[in-house]
Amino acid sequence: MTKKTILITGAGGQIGSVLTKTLRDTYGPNSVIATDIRSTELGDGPFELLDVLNGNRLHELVNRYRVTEIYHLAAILSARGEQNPKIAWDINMDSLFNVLDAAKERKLKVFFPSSIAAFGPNTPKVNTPQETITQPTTVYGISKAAGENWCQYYFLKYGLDVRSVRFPGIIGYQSLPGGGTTDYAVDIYHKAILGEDFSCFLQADTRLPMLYMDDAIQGVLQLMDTTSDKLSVRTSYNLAGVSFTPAEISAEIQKHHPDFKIHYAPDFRQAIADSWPQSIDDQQARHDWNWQPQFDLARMTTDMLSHLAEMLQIEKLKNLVAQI
Ligand code: VAH
Repeated sequence: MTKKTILITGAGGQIGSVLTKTLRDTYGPNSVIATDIRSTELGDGPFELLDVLNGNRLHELVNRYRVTEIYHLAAILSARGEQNPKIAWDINMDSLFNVLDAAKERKLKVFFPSSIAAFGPNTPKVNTPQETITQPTTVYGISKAAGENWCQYYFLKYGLDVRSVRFPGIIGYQSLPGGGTTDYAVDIYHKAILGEDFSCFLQADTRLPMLYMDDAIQGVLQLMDTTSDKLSVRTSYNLAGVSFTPAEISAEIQKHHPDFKIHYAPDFRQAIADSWPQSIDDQQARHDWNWQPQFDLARMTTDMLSHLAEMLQIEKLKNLVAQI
């Protein structure tokens, strides 16, 4: 049986860094080749510099390490993408073609993260169906909707085993997000732990689908481990975790930190959030590969705050020791 060797692009990112650690814990450090455009400390295991726009470099790494699977996490997210639309489109699409073509040549298995950003203002907002209107109004969303369809094309035309999920906003203590519209839901916990007020760039009643990192990572491993014949969706599976508003998450935080305060200063990201669904129907993923998220808002908040408090203590201890 061929040894599983996974190459991860964007391994230094919010999801990529946690996925790298989890896959290494699962399959062994040397089974996961972490790559990113800049050097990143990701613990034991091979790391290689890779600009995902450099197809030749990707082919070289796939050959050198005899890669059997590619997890393509590198992308420009929604808010940052709107600052440079053409650059975001080129990076998100050209990198995907590099991955799909490298995988097609060697019959590799591929994971492609799509997003609820693939939906737009015309999509039914509540309990958004698996099959529905995808007319996104952000470059990031357009690239994800296009990416899903290219994944299905490579599956239908070349038999490429490429699998995908539409991630909601991902929340975790292990890494910081960057350039997203849902990033407020991570930053808010950091501010609470530091005893600082939080200025939210979305309105209090902006309901968005979110997912705890532990559920997201477990879902990816489950999807990739499912036998191909069980998968009825080759664009991208809807995933749902928990939907909430900034008012609701701050009320949950105040159960632990009664003095925590939130202020609202909506910016350009409000229009992005308003174009997205409020809740997602993920029945197809539950049916096909037994998707079952475990974290609701209360459990997520308890877990986030306890881990962040622990990390803060360790940081304080490190600073104390450094002064000795
Ligand atoms: C973003 N975190 O905010 C990403 C995500 C659903 C949102 O795709 O752009």
